Amino acid sequence: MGLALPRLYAIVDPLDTGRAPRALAAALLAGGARVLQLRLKDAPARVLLEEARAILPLARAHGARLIVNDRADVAAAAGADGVHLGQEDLPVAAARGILGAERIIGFSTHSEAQLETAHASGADYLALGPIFATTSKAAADPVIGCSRLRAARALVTQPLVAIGGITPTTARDVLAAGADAVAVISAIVRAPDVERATADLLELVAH
Ligand code: 3NM
Repeated sequence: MGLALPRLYAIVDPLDTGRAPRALAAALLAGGARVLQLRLKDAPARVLLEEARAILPLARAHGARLIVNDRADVAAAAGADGVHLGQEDLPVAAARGILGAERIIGFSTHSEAQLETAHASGADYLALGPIFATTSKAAADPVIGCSRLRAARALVTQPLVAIGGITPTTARDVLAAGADAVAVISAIVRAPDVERATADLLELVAH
């Protein structure tokens, strides 16, 4: 059976806010997020593991999933629900060897060509971005936009997570263009009240 993802895919990345990852995760969960990705780009693997281990029981207490960005080894060591792989991380098959059949593997793509290739990768869900301009990712690829997203949706059968510059103003358009979920960092993490911003965005994207 295919993976069912909630419509909001919340990323635990403090950016430059100084917020602690655990506090951020707690606020996202309190606001209603039910899938979290832990993304600490500059953190050593040891720190990523410590944070994942600290956040996992919080996620479990809310019935939420925790996915670790980039590192299948860290995801496995933490007992997390899965890993999210970028184009330069381990190939999906290698990560599957580490994580087994039951854990979730997501895979980032940044163009129609990458998405088509990813279809047969064995990933449980695929991400496509950046949909809009973003400052949250170093060296982001060219913007895709909603009309290309709509066409790209038909290229794959896995759940498709749209990412990059998505805000409360655009989230519904992105879902209407065929994304199954919206992944968000700054629209929530930079909000003065993270819990409130999460709850508001969830309400906005509810069926
Ligand atoms: N990946 P925000 S864009 C982590 O294009 C990430 O694959 C992207 O953050 C991609 O919601 C991005 O603040 C940043 O724009 C998303």
